[in-house]
Amino acid sequence: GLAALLSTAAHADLSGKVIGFSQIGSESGWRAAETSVTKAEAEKRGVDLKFADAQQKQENQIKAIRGFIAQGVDAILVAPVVSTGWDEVLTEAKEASIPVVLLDRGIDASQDLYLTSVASDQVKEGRVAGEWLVKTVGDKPCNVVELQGTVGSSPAINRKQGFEEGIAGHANITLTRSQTGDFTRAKGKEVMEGFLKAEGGGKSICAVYAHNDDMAVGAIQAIKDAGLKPGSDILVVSIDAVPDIFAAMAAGEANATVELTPNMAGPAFDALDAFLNGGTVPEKFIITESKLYTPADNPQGEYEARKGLGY
Ligand code: GYE
Repeated sequence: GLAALLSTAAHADLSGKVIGFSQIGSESGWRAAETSVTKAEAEKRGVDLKFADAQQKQENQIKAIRGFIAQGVDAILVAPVVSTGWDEVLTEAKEASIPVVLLDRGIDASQDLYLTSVASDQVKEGRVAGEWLVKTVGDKPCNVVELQGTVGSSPAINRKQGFEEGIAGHANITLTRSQTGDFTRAKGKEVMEGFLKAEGGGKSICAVYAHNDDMAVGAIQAIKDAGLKPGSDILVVSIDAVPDIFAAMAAGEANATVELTPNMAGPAFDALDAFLNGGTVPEKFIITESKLYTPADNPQGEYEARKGLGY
């Protein structure tokens, strides 16, 4: 099960350390997996993890971080829901000499306010998705609709930018509609229904690009409900590589995804271990891999291999 995802390196010692984790919420399958993996990594290392679910609200994250500071934790992990508005609370953590590690999303703030950040290259993820589409459609005209992630979040901003870079210079590919689906299945479906209606039932849509797999899964349902075939009538490309997108691929209903590891905590705890126990300052940006998967990559096998990993 989950053990396959956990880091295997020998670790010095975080045992007995108290670490606060301000998590965004549970908007996606990927997020749920990140939460399970973080808890499992903490347990494996003897960390006393204080977990706080912010239900998508930055104000809840700020409250949780202030609570961790008041408790005098040894370190704080935070997955920042949006990229702005962190200066004040992170300055408070810094003044209390509590190291902060950012997980999976970036912020617009001075780099002095955090020890390190563990995340993917989100511009690259978008670019990989866009380049896949360029390669797949060739010279054919292709109108693309986009389901964006949470407004103001770094993955929504960067995945949009990266995709536009990926399709740049290919005049046959046009981004015709773009709206937020807030990284959820339900909103992905709802927004896709609107796109299909606005585009004559969907006949003029060639592809949907979703900033995460959950929104893609919602869009797939909307496409089927409209009487079209996802995966062939409308191509589906997204990001995360959660089990359900591989199930959709195996059924011929999804075409490509870019993998995001849910194990951000492993590298984060390694960095904290080195810092708290040895004074080693880690690199500011620890970047995870972004691998493309298509139906040629054994989707059924990928589905089965990932199912037990905390998703
Ligand atoms: O791709 C999405 C999630 O912050 C990079 O957040 C992460 C994104 C992930 O809800 O599924």
